[in-house]
Amino acid sequence: MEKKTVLRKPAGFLDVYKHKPGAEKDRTHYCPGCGHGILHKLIAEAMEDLEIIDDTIIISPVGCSVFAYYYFDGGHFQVPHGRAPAVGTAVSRANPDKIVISYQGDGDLAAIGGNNILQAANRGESIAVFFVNNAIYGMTGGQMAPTTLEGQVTTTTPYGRNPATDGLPLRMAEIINQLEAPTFVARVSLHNPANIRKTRAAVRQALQNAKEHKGFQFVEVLSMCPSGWKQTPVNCLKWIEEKMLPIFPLGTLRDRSAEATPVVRPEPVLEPGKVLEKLGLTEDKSRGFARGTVAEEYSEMSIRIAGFGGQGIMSTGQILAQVAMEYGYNVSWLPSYGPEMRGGTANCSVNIQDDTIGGAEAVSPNMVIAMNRPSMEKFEKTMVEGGSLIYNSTLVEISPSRTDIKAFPVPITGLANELGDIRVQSVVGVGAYAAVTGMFRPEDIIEMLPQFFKGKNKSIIDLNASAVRAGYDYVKNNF
Ligand SMILES: Cc1ncc(C[n+]2csc(CCOP(=O)(O)OP(=O)(O)O)c2C)c(N)n1
Repeated sequence: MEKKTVLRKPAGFLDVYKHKPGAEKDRTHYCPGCGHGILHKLIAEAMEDLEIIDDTIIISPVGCSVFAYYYFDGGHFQVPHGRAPAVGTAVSRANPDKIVISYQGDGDLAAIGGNNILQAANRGESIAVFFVNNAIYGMTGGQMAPTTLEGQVTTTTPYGRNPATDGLPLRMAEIINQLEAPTFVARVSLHNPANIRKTRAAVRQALQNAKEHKGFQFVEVLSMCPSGWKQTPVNCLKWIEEKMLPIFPLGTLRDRSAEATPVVRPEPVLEPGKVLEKLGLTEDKSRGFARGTVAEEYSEMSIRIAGFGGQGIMSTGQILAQVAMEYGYNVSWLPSYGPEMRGGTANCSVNIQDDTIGGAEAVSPNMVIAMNRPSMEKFEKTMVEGGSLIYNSTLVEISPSRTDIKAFPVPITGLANELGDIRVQSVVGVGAYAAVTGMFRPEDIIEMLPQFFKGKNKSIIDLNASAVRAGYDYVKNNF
């Protein structure tokens, strides 16, 4: 029978580039003579021949290949600059039966994403990485990339890359090959048919391994960039041969395809009961303080404690959370350290409830303990209707503006001062909280003081015991 050559697009490409805007939906956006199109075709062919089109998820980067999702059939993610290995990690771990391709340029992979690729390679993530090394930032108009050659003129190295100021080209394949985990590491080139055939073989090996879930595959592809290099496409082929190959030698640096076994990761433990079991927390280790009856409004607490640095804001929250834990509640404590750390406001969130705690931040608290005026003004606004506001009336000389909340002015700093040590104001606040909510008995808090103030002598513990009582009694006697 007569042999017929059928010229057609590989099935790894979409029939029509329907996602591409504009009239020219039948061709790619790449410049004439660019290597991306050739590599795309080799990948699309391999996807077809290995019968993995429906199981392949392609992560496209930021760079000229940002639009890879216009062309390839299969699943897609387009991700922030340099983050393809991180997203690829998540995608492949969540879908261990899929084939994940990370397609990246040299700015993307070796500059902004340099650490991402190293960590993913070192973990042996199940990703096939195709790294297009065209020695330049193509998309943004030809700036220096980490792989730019010594002496190479770019828009940011107009006198040529100078090792004295810019370092020497990064050899990514060699760097990746230093790591233990990767399965397959190769450097290939697109500058002539013989090398395109070798690239084709490397692409297939990487994707075959990916199909068998054999970990991390890295194929560095030397590629032409006529626009960035400001050379004709034909000269670009020569430039790779003469200039790039001596710096970036071709070949397979590592091939453990035959002996590699499919990556097996431990099943993630996500179910709450199992998490506790794994952490050895199924046994109730709380002191089991007996709970009294607590009014409905205080049965599920979302608390914001705020003031300025030095008022013991974080300690108030920690003590509340710990005491609540000893009563057998679920608790969370979330400090907020922002620029507030130095002299400004500081705050933390505490949740106390019987149910599982969804989010640790007290976004709409039903209790605010405000130690100074800016904190009261800021956080009373966030409170739910009917919530309780304990504020430090020693320092807050105004009344709250909300009338749909319950206000408890307590001279917290003043009470601490009367005890002779302003530092105990955090514990005065804890006492006040216990009295307002009826959640904790003061003697239970006092029993726990040695635990909070480990290594402190008896006089300090006693002082803090008086502080608990002072806050508690003040609320009991005045409201
Ligand atoms: C966070 C961030 N920083 C910078 C940019 C600008 N930017 C877009 S593409 C690119 C470099 C692309 O070069 P490369 O990865 O080599 O791919 P090529 O375009 O050559 O294929 C840069 C710096 C960006 N989009 N996002």
